[in-house]
Amino acid sequence: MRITVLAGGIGGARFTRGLLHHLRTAAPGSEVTVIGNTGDDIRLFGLQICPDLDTVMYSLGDGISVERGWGREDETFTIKEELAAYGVQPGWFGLGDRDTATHLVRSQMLAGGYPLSAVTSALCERWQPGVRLIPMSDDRVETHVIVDGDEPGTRRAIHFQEWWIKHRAALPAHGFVLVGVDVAKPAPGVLEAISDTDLLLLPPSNPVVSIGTILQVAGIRDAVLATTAPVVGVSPIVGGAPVRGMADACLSAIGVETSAAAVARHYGARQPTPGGGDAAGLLDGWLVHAASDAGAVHELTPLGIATRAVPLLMTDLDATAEIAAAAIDLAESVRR
Ligand code: FO1
Repeated sequence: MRITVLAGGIGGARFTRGLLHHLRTAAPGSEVTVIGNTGDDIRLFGLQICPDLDTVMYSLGDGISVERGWGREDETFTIKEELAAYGVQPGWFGLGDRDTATHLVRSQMLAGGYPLSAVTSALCERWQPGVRLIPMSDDRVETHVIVDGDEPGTRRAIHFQEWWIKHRAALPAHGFVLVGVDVAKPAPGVLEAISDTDLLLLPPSNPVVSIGTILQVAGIRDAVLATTAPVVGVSPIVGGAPVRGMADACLSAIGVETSAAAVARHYGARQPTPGGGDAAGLLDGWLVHAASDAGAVHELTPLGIATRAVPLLMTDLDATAEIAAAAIDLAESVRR
């Protein structure tokens, strides 16, 4: 079975680990492609840093710091401390020493003219993630956040990482600007991975700044709308809140309620029922958390989104594998 996943960082990576665990017994020989968000990328200290690509690569390659969810296990921060001793800004970014080697290899290869997709597959030679990891684009796309300016009534843009790390997404966001997305093209293999697949999964990544960003790269949303594969998503919102991270701050910035049903409506029904809404959306199926969001089943099914309520907390590998199994089962029930 060929499966393609549009993934951001921690949630997408953790889900994909469970998916691979499930496939090892349920469908050995399956091929999984992960299209990774690069809107979180940041250039710091002369290094090109790709948080979401690295989180997927480290998570699937067993190099991730489990307690942080990002960066390397057994990490030290000597370089960060030394930079701080020089008074180098910014000081808020958690640059790990082991992680820095990844950024050095990436930055060196980019400087040598390799596209990000080639760099990513080169890095994956070491980590063997068990998936084909492709950045959404080889072109630079950076998410910036519109927040209040210093003067009343003014606004300014700050890099997503500053908003996320330094401000913990606590600064009210008036919107997001994807710098470079207007000229960015899908990386080689991205559109094919969406059209030539048996199943397209939207894991519980941030629907705005991760999956939403991927969908804004030219041609990707259209490819999702056109694919013959069923498209099934997993709600990142459980009981009215994100399980992890700050997707609620992102959803409110774009005027979407923080609920499992609202995110599904935001993605839209691929085959809306006559009364179920306007423009075709992305979803054939949607999983919501049984203990808290079963009501969404009755709300979404009439809209044309086949919805099932199952336990969605990725507490361990087996629990996550169960979620992946439920997504695959739901996809089979909606396959056209
Ligand atoms: N997240 C934090 O909350 N604090 C950090 O200092 C931090 C550093 C960091 C370094 C490398 C990396 O790949 C990820 C890092 N993250 C950090 C996570 C990152 O901000 C987010 O995971 C994504 O950008 C959003 O999914």
